[in-house]
Order: sequence, then C-alpha cells, then structure tokens
Amino acid sequence: MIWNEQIECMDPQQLKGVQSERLAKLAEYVYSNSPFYQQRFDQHKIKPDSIKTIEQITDLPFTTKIDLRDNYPFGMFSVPQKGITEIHVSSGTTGNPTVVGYTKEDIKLWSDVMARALCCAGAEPDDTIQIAYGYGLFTGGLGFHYGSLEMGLTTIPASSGQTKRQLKIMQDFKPRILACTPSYALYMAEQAKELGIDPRKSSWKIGIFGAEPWSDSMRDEIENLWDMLATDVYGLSEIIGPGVAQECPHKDGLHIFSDVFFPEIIDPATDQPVEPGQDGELVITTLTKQGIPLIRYRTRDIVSMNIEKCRCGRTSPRISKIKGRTDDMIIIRGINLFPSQIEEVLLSIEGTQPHYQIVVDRKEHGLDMVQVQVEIEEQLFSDEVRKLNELKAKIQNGIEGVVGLRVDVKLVEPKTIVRSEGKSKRVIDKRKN
Ligand code: DLL
Repeated sequence: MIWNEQIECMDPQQLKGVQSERLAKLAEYVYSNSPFYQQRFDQHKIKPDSIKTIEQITDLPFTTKIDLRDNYPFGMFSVPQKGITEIHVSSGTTGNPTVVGYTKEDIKLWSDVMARALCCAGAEPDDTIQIAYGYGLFTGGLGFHYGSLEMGLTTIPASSGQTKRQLKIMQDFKPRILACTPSYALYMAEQAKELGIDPRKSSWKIGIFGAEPWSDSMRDEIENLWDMLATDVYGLSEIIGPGVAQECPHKDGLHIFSDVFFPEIIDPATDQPVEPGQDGELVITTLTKQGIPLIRYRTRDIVSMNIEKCRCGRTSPRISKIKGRTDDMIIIRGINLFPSQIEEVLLSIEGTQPHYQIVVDRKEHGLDMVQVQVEIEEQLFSDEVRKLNELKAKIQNGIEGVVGLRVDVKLVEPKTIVRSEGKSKRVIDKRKN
C-alpha cells in the first residue's frame, strides 16, 4: 500500500514543479520570519523573490549544526514561541543539545511522512505496532506514534528499555511490527533466547530499524534471528525526526520524501554536487516546515543517491544506507576508516557475534592504534589457542583487505560489550580525551 500515491509516484518533471513552487515560498517565508535567515540572505546578497526554481537552490547558503548550537535554544525558530506546540531535543556529545520546535502544521507533516514510511515498510491498516524507540525528548518514539495514529494502526507506545516487558508485550498482544534501533533488536533476541523464547516464532514480522548505522550483514543477522523483514528508516531531529526516508520491501535504497525534504548530495571537501551513484554528504532543505525550517542543512551523513524509479512504483529518489558520517570517520595515519566497514568484515566471518567496539588510542611516539574488540561464540573459547589465533588473523586480514590498515583484534567473551536499548556506541576515541 502507498500512503500518498499522488505525491510518492508523481512524474519527476511534475515533482520538480511542486518543489520549485515550495522553494520560492520557503525563501519568502524564512526571509520574513527568521532573523537568522534574513541576515544570511542579506550577507549573501540574495533577494528572496529571485528564487523561483528548485535548480536555484545551489545559490542559497548552507546551514550547519553549529548554527543551531550558536542559536540555542530558540534562535532558529521562525515562529514566536506561542506557535510552537512541541519541542524535542537531540543530545550531542559536546556543548548544547540541538533543540527543535514543531508547529501544529509541522506535526501534521510529521504524521503524514511517518504514515508514508510505515506503509513503505509494508504496514497494513489493521496492523499493530510496538514502538520501542525512546519517547522522552528523542524524536523516535513520538514520530512513529504520530505516523501510526495517522495510519490508524493499533499503537503500543512501549518506549525503549524494560526488555522483559517488551517480550511479554510481543507474546501477549502479538504485534506484527516492531520499531526500534537495530542494536536493540539484536539485544532483545539475545534476551529472548535466555528466557527460553524462540525469536523465530515471534509475532514481529516487519522491523523498522534506524537512528544508528547498521550494515546489510547486520540486517541478515536480524532477519535470521527473528525470521522477519528488517527495513531501514532514516531521519534526524533537525529535519523532522524519523520519516525522512524509508526502505520498501525491495530493500534497494531508502525512499526520501523529496517533495518536502529536498535532497542534494555534495562532496564535503568542495561543497559541489556529485553525480548520482557517487558517495557524498546528504544536504536537506525542508520545503514546507514552519517551526524551524532549514535551508541546505548539512547532515554530515554519507550516502549515494539513485534516481531510477523503484519496482514498488515510487518515483522519489532513493538514498543508500548511511555509509558513515563525515564526523565519525576515523582517520588513522592518514587512512579513512568507517565503523560500517569493520562491521561488514566482522559479520562476514563465522564465529563472530554482531557485538563489537572500536577503540582508538594514541600510543607512545604519537602513533595512533586501533583495537577492534569483538565477541565470539561461547564454544570457541574452549577451542585450542591455535584456532583462536587463526580466527584473529582472519579478522585482521579481512579488515586490512577492506580498509588497508592493520588493526589489533581482541576476541572477547559473549556479553562483554555493553548492550544498548537505544543508539549504540561503536567507537571509543581516546585521542579526544
Ligand atoms: O535518530 C531520528 C530517528 C529516530 C531516525 C528513529 C530513525 C529512527 P537524531 O537523534 O537527531 O535523530 O540522530 C540523527 O542519526 O544524522 C544519522 O547519523 C543517524 N541515523 C538516523 N537514522 C539512521 C539510519 C534520529 N537509518 C542521526 N542509518 C543521523 C544510519 C542513521 N544512521
């Protein structure tokens, strides 16, 4: 089922018309309502009424996370506070958190794009969904909630955590859909097994997983563990929360709702657009948002874009799974490394578990070292040392083959690495302390 067929399957030429009209309105709107953008436009000598087509978007300046932080808490809002009906916060690792505000109309938009996302994942109107993303200030829980209400699903606002209760809800209420982070889906499988519940017999048949990077191998792992279809959902608080892009059951890229979130892919080093299919930083303009509209927002997420029509009938461009972030790229002795590359290698090797952590440290003489800690299957620990060494070498060689860097590998026992009920922390960079 397609939630908004008229828009989601629109002829690309016609869609351009809609985007152009919306961009022209947006330029006028931010110029009149946002002191921040008024100043930016004036600095760049941009007259809002000169913006008439979507191609002109490249004339507009970028917006970055630093702009949001500098204008903490409400300086980026384009409506007076009484027009804001809801506030969410995304916690960062440094400085002030990012604050986002929604008007009533923005909540309607969020409900609509999330209903599109749920349908895109395969939800049907008589489904029940268990929402195990956090609700408190994080956008995950309520974003799914609004979409589910909009679509008329039976909604279970479980929020994250309390894993035993999650499993009981699953067994007793039999929801067909599970929404949570991929790492939490893995953790719940582990807990289920411990409680004597066979995950493959669970009622969850569709998973909508996102909010953190996860590889295709991780998908296979989750699909096998739970015997379900695992789809990817992408979003970020600054743009709306979840509901920016979603995979359909073909699992061939995430459909980005480009009539409202206009995507560009740029080379982060030159700021110039890259060709379809090439990797670059995703930049998004919110074409219709009121509370905190953003122009050319630098997401720092690295993706490629596919503009071909999908087999599901949707014409919206598709972004690849997130390949990394410009800021979580680890640079070791000049070599760029993404956690996702390491994850792919680990999960392709038999005997390893999908739980790992990457520790980066600066050793004597200023040399940077990477240690990959990975859990291995229980029974392997009773094997001879030779076999463990073989496994270690296999992982080392695998990583070296993909990344071009020799890393230290530490095999650890099951359940040594901290589990996550929300976003997991894969990299510990001790050089930053
Ligand atoms: O994580 C919104 C969300 C909630 C998305 C629930 C999906 C599901 P933030 O906390 O602002 O918002 O974090 C946004 O998380 O820029 C990406 O780096 C990362 N991210 C989000 N979805 C994915 C995904 C929510 N599917 C940041 N794959 C983004 C990889 C993701 N990374």
